[in-house]
Amino acid sequence: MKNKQWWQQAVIYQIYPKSFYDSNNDGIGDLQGIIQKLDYLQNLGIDVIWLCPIYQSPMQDNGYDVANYYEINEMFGTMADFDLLIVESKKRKIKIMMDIVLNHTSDQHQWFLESKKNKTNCYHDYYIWRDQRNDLKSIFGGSAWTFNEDLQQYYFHMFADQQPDLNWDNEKVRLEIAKIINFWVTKGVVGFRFDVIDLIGKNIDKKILANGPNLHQYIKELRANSWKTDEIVTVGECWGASLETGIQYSKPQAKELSMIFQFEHIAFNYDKELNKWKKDPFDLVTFKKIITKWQQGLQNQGWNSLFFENHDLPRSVSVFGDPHYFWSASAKLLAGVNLSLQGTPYIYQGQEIGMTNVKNWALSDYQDLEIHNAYKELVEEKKLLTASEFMKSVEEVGRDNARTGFQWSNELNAGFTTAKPWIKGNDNYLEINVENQINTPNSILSFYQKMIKLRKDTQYSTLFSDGDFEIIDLYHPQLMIYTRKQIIKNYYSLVIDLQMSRIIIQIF
Ligand code: TEU
Ligand code: CA
Repeated sequence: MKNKQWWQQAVIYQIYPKSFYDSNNDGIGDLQGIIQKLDYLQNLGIDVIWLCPIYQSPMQDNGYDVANYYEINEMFGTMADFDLLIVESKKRKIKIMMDIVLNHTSDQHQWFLESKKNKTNCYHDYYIWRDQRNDLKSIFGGSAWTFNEDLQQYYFHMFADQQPDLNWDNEKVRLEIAKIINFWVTKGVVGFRFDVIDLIGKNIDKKILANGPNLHQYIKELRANSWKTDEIVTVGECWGASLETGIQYSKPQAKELSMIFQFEHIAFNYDKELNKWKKDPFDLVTFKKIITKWQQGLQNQGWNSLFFENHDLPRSVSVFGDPHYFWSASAKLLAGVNLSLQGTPYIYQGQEIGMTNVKNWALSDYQDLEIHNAYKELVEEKKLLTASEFMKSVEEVGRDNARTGFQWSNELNAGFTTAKPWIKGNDNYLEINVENQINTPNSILSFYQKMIKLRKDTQYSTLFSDGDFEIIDLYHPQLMIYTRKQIIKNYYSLVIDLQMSRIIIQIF
């Protein structure tokens, strides 16, 4: 199969707007800030920006609690700023992909405010209400049900109680959502990242959450009613994906999504009970098996996404690398892997300069509600972890590791803002920043630039998109060696041999 969609040769860059660049000095990143940094992104060589949610929101979960899907959050700017971002990006051959949260809204969304007025309100059935609750738990801790005194009913929320789940079994909800997507397509957006999309087909009463009975049918229907074509790039966040469902979502004939984010290579050493808050030691052989399974399993079937970081994950150089002794080498190694496999690579802001996890923060320094809820549940209520065990774990896996201000320079607040930033910064910004790495031949940033260029260079681009993946010496406990090969006219045209951070391209 020839992989011919434009996004199969694209590199996507994820921006967390709140922490990228603050243009008006209120301590919060914004759309004008992104516009000011477009030249930097063009220079890096990326094709698409995935924008984390910028819709109107009370920001209980940093925008993953949407109060109005048609309006821009004031803290990020205006719709005019957004339109300008589209225009200015286009000038630099950069496309915009929106992050969209469809499993739930904010409890401040008009639909929910109506929904809780009374049981006969026409929006009541937009959400999931029950007279009795079952024992389902929220991902952010505690019960997944919150009682409403007025209605004497419980509403269901997979995440925080300020994030009520939409009732996808209501056709009106599904049509509203198609309308929202069409609105953004008309604005010139070329893609969507669908937040926790594998939860939308759930059956609450049977306690089926991810991969529910109606999931694929709802995705097909949504596509048919909104973006329709393969020209629009779509990626679904699917923590519960298996290789089989990965194929189901992304095979072109299914007319569902371009690709999904699967998390096996991230979560394989999470604890059964405590999940990410307690991890087994990293095992390279297991990691290699997972990468091989997805690389070979989706070959000629579906399409992979490639990532080691996002706004929910700790910094990859701190997880997989050695940020102390081998900071530069391990960050480059990760870049090499991220950008040489089959699939569409995603780079999370700051990954390209080797930003690391934060250190020695007090609980009160963390802003993420997941961290505070987990502390209450795991330390205070259930006593499954001591306070110091928990703090150590937060340092390793807390989401705020990814959310500190982008390190642009060695100026105040790493050049992210001149005001007090909304979240404490990482104190290693004097060493780790863009200014130190830009136009510096051996820097991590330059390595990313070179890898992106190589990958997109027309001479090699089909090797990267189509070439077979083969792992060598799978059971070697320390080395990860693999090749990408492509046969043209019965001879190997190219082989990439990735061994540690050396990338060798051989032409036969
Ligand atoms: O994440 C889904 C999700 O399950 C994460 O919360 C993840 O499991 C968690 O960080 C691991 O402990 C998406 C968004 O990416 C995330 O930012 C949102 O908070 C969440 O959905 C709710 O919308
Ligand atoms: Ca600002």
